[in-house]
Amino acid sequence: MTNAAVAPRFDWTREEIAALFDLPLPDLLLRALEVRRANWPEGRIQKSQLLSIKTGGCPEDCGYCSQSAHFKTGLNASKLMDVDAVLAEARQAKANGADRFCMGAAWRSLKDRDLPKVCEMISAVKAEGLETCVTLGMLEEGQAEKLKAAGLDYYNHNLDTSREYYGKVTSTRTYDDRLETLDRCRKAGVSLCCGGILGMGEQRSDRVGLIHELSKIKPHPESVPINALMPIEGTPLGKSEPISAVDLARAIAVSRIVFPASWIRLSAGRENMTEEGQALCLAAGANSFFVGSKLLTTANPEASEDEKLLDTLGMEWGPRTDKPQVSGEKVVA
Ligand code: SAM
Ligand code: DTB
Ligand code: SF4
Repeated sequence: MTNAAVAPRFDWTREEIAALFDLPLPDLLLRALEVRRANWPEGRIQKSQLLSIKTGGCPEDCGYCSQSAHFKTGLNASKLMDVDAVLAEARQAKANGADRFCMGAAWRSLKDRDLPKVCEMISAVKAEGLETCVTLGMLEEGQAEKLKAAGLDYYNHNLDTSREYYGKVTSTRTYDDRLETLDRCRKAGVSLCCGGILGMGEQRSDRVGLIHELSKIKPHPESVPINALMPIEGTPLGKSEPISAVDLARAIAVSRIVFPASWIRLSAGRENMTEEGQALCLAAGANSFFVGSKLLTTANPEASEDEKLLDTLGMEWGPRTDKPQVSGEKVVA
């Protein structure tokens, strides 16, 4: 086994990615482990924490989402939170050991009238020494620059699934709309957090398609969240067959290989997984979790359960303190 860092590639074919998915699980896990050891020698698990700063009443019709106004999910909509209340939550997240604080709003797109308040939130959270992330829907020209100037590190905007399956999940926007916002963030110098959801009735070929689309973004998204669908009653996807831990681990291992320099976050869905299932996903190369007992609107494991999990596995929390050996684009000497 070599310890040389693996450089990201932007010329993956769908066939190559499908071939990784088709490997026997132990062989796939070994390949992912080689990449993890070479590129992330410390092997720590990064903690991100979420807060819904504006909940529900969203005009989009994403078939998985508790916050869409199109479906009766029993969720109470609320208006944009006050900066002080957000800051209090961020301080709590920092006290819990989170490195990154991610603020989510149930918007189709960011309105200019809300920008000043969101920028205030970003600056306040950044001043606490946390990495900042927001997910606010689509961005117009010029907005990403303002978020960046306020101290934004990451913008979360997921492709969710393959281009072919996307229309089965959401009809109120297109795949290219998503890519346009991602491009605007990149041009403004904001790092990308971009991944998808598994367990929405998609085929393995859609998982291949999602990873292939992400692999063409240059440099790769710095964070790739892999969500297992949290089934929400009242939504079109609320009764989907859950993805197995093995299939989730397989997708994570392929992501670790294809995105060697990116954080791979085992995101939504941990609440419904066993310790063993999460262990498999960590063995497959996931190196980040959402922590805290709530995601945006759904449950997540308690801190005590997460402490026990990492303790059992003999793994450690933390941001990386070693110098990254590879950047999104090239191997650094
Ligand atoms: N409205 C913004 C948007 O869609 O980009 C930001 C908030 S949205 C809730 C953020 C992401 O959460 C979605 O892109 C989706 O990938 C994920 N998500 C939402 N509901 C989910 C669910 N029930 N299970 C798993 N992931 C979910
Ligand atoms: C991401 O990929 N997953 C997070 C974050 N980015 C914004 C959101 C998960 C939401 C899960 C369902 C809920 O709590 O409403
Ligand atoms: Fe709205 Fe985002 Fe939920 Fe879609 S995922 S309905 S855009 S909050």
